Amino acid sequence: MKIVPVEDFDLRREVEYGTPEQNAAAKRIVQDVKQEGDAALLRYTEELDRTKLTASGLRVTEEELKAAYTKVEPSFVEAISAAARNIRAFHEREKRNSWMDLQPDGSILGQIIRPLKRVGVYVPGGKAAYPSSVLMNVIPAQVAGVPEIVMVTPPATGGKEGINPYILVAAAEAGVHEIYRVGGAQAIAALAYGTETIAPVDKICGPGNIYVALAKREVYGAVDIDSIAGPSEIVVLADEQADPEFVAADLLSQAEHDEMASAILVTPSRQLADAVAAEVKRQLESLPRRDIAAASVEGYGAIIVVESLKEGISVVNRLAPEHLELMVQDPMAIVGLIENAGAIFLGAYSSEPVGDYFAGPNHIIPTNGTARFSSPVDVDDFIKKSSMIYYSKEALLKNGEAIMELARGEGLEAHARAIEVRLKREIEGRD
Ligand code: HSO
Ligand code: ZN
Repeated sequence: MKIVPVEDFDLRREVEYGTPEQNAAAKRIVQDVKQEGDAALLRYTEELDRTKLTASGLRVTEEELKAAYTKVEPSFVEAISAAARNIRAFHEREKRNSWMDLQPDGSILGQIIRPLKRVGVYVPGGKAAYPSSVLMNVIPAQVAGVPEIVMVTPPATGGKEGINPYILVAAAEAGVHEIYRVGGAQAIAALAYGTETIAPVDKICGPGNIYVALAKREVYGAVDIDSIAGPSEIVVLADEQADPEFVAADLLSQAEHDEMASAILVTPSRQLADAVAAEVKRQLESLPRRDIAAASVEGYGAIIVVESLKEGISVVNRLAPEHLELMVQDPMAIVGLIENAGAIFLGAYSSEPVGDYFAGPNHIIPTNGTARFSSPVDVDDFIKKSSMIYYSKEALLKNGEAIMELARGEGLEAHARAIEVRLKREIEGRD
């Protein structure tokens, strides 16, 4: 792992918008599914996912869900249901209530909170097919009260067996039973516009490949989408007493996600920096995904040696990492100084995978420096609000002149008169 000077380092990268060919392909697929429905959906599934289906075979049956349980270890089922309980309990704390304020003049102002009606969760195949991410998308939507949650996933992620059974078990444990075996841009279009078999949704979330990302951008506006995630990142801020074996293990846990993932150590201790560099090298050797992890460490990893912990904190705030581990003597003493970080892990035993899988907070967290202005996925992502305004006659009489003033100031006479007719009627004594 290279030791780099502070000023040379930034986590932010150019966001990938795909090649013109990829853009054109995603657009065409979306248009075709929008116009032709199931016919195009089935055609693209055969062409791109090499799976020949009929419309009636799109939906995963209850028998298949049951069969998936026989293909995974009982200990996996136990672990994922324990994780689901923790995630649900954490997200319950995020719920907000509708509210109303009754004013002395009898007017009432408020916000009505409602869940979205129907949400679509995309679950990718390939190296990022994570059952844990199924929970992280589905549970906040359920806690928000979304009555219909539907999942789509490519048809042959589990090889000849069909869909990856771990994904199906995660869905069933979370309580999702409407699942379709479609992926790619065609699945996004089906969710956005609906087909004969798949009813359209209000919001699409979940990660996917470049075609999925481009298709999501294409349908945005017709439906809501989640933010499009960049490669995962971790920054470990550690002092001289941190254990180099722990630090290296945590850096590698992020690096193994993706060749583009970024694992960074920030420390005032040159000794720790050297020890972690040696440990990373040693631990890499025995990792099953060492090719991915090594490419990530080579390409995007760094060790930054700073003058002091204080300087380390300001580097962290500038980087605004997705995950931050504070492996320092007294993490509670500095946590309040961290202004920009998606998730903060405190102390030697709060390794990132604790949060990735189990503790309860969401693991879908802003990347690429966007923790400066955005937050992890939560219940708020699955609600909408309606403002509520009730003005009593007294309230209008009291404030009508000011409203007319503002309307006339904008040259909008009809606005002013909508108020004036009411005030006049009052003055003329008619009711
Ligand atoms: N660290 C990933 C989440 C994840 N880790 C899923 C394991 N599975 C991005 O936050
Ligand atoms: Zn992870």
